[in-house]
Amino acid sequence: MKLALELAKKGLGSVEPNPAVGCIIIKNNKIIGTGFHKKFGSAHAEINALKSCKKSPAGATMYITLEPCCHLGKTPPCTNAIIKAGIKKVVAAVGDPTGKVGGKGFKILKKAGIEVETGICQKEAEKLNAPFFKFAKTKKQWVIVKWAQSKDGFLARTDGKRWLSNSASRKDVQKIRKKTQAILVGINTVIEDNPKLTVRPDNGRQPLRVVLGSKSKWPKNCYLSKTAKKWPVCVFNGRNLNDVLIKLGKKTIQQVLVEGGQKVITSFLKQNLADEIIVYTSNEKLGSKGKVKSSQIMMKNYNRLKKNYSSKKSFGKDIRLTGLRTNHQ
Ligand code: AOF
Ligand code: ZN
Repeated sequence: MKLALELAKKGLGSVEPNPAVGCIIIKNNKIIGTGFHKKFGSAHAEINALKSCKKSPAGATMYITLEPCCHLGKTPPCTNAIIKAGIKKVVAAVGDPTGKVGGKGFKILKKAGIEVETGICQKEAEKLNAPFFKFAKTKKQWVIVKWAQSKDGFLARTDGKRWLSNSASRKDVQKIRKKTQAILVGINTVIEDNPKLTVRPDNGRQPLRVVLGSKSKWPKNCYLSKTAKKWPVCVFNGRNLNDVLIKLGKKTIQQVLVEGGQKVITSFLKQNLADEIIVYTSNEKLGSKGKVKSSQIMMKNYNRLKKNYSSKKSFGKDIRLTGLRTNHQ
């Protein structure tokens, strides 16, 4: 199952809002097939594993990180394929929490005489697809709050240079954008940074761009208006954040990346709406070249993150800390 989880991870960043799933097929104590869900809309892990089998999978045991689906979605039900292949036993890490599967996959397999075992590495499997599980269970999305700051806590600079973090850090942000279905900023970010809020290079699946505040304040010819026809921008004016998230949830937006600036990030933190916090800190002290400091609650969260992070990674001289909000309480 651990191997299946490792395989599943390869799909992160390409499968969302589907879960990342991995599958291993074992016969006579040997791995005869492996597979994972590679891309949203493409074949599921089980199908890829069955296709990869070097020997007939009849009589084999299938290890899978999620309950096999039994519905006709973008792809046919995996349960059919498993039964047809003559799999003898299915070991699943965790049940599929969505209404369309939710235990029915296991039932169908059992009815067909397949032995089913669940709960193996369940915690790891739930952690791997935390946004998928949260959204299926609560209809509330996974909120990632991300910011970049200088060593002395500034969020912007006055010296005319555009960036705080280096290009490797900014490339990493693209990876985070890739797995989200929406990127959210406040109006001040549109005015001051003229952001694109896109995944680059364009892989044909852009997150919805969400701006809080009035469109009348957008600078003329800003990137957002120039590209709004091609990639939509959703504008929320005068709503509370919870309302915004509910509205986005209705569009099946499962993960939202909040990219700032100070006011918006502070509101998300104050209202306890963040699930995950990601902070990039550069090695540079800006001093008098600094503009807009991280707010008190941002600094508080950053200081907690320093002591209790789930991952720490260097990008050149920048450091990225990632942590779950629940870790901090
Ligand atoms: C599986 N194996 O590898 C994945 C599953 O539209 P579809 O056909 O791609 O179905 C997507 C749903 O299937 C998704 O919401 C989740 O419930 C399940 N994902 N199931 O058996 C897989 N990725
Ligand atoms: Zn499936």
